[in-house]
Amino acid sequence: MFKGFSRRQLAKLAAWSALGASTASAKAGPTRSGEPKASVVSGFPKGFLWGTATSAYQVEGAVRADGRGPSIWDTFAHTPGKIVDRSNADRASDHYHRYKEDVQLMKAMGAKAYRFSIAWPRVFPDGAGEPNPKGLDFYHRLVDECLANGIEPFATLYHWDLPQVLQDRFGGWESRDTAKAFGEYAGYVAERLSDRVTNFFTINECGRFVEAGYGGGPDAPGLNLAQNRVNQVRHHVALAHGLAVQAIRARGRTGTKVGPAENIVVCVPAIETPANARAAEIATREMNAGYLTVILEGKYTDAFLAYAGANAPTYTTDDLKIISSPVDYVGINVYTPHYYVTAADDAHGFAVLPMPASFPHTSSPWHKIGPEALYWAPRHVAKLWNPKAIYITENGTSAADEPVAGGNVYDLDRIVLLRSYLTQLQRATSEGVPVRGYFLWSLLDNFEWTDGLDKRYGLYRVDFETQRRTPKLSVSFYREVIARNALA
Ligand code: BGP
Repeated sequence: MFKGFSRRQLAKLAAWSALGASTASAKAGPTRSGEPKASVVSGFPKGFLWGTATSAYQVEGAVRADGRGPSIWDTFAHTPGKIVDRSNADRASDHYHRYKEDVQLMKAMGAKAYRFSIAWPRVFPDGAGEPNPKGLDFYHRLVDECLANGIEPFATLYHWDLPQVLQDRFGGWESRDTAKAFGEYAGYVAERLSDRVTNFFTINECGRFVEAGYGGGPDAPGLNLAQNRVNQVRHHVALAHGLAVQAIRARGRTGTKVGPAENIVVCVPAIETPANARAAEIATREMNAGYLTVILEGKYTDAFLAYAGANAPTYTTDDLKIISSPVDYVGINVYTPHYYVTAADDAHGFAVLPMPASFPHTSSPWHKIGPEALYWAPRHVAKLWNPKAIYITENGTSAADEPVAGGNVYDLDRIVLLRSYLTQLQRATSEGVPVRGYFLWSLLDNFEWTDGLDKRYGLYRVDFETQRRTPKLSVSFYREVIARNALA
């Protein structure tokens, strides 16, 4: 991986590091959840929304169909040396043509919701200006198909496929013009889809694509900017989120809901004492200062600004107002614990423990296995910011997924991982943490960014030659969880 860092490690290096933090004074919102306590039940709250997730570039294929313009990921995936297995997403899982079959796969599992993303370059091939109605038509068809089958659509507006033209014209997220164009695009989509789509997510994982795309990491557009410029990029992405929230409020139907979908930096108390739990909460606020914290509090923390120093982004108080436009919920992608934390008697209030080399991980080396991340991440969000609702917008794992004779895939490693993570999520909901739904990543094997087609995350195995979908054993597991609304 680039410079010896995996993209996940780069993503968590955010704008500042734990060790550089100065005094952190956390603003604690009203407590929604109680102190940790043993729970004997295995059920989830009534009406809990079980779903699966995908993203446009990773599953759709059909990159030249119906007037779609190129995105930075098309350019990047076709640049030699960027994708591990030399694949690209020109076909991916062919969801663009097979969406009806894929909706049936969800229905067969009993899934109640589908989180997909809309490809900006399908809707505005030129990034802004003239829309391409044929591009949006695909999402009309997809949404109608979901609704006809009792599946609630949740649309993400940006899952990294920036129109290439905006990168060429403005330097992409380096420019406020891209943030403005995103607001326009969000308003246009809300105007046309919010009669049937009630729930939108603005931007998927700012914490990854900013660092990994602009800060020397291995993702598109593949830039290695100085830290002040990376911080400015992140500020523009936060601004784009806020502009999109405002545009959706202004142009969507009354009752349309919106929030971010962020890979929150997850800080876990190494040992569950009240002091360590509090330290992990303080750490969470500071480690997410450049995005979630500024969105939910309307200010950059003192520690963030002190650490950034001359590299701090330039912004106005008006920007902060836009960025912190009220949201209806907070979406968090939770795969892994980023930091194990203990209380410290110093200015920071927390200390980060070094990760042992032997810490277990999945078939994706960045993905350390720490099920309690799915308890602490939503719990910290609830305690720090008291949102109306929280969604787990992604959780899941890659696995080898080799079919045995007869073609079955017994992905026991995925089942064991999901069960242990869901046990921790159940612990959170049973304590009153307001998690309303869970989207398993992913419905299908797909194009996993720089890993290409090599890493399989799907509940359904995809044969990328024939596009045949085969349920893995985890489909039966997830079906059981959904049917019981409880651990299985
Ligand atoms: C999240 C992304 C998804 C998906 C998933 C798997 O960060 O939002 O798009 O890619 O992680 O991770 P990876 O492909 O890095 O193994």
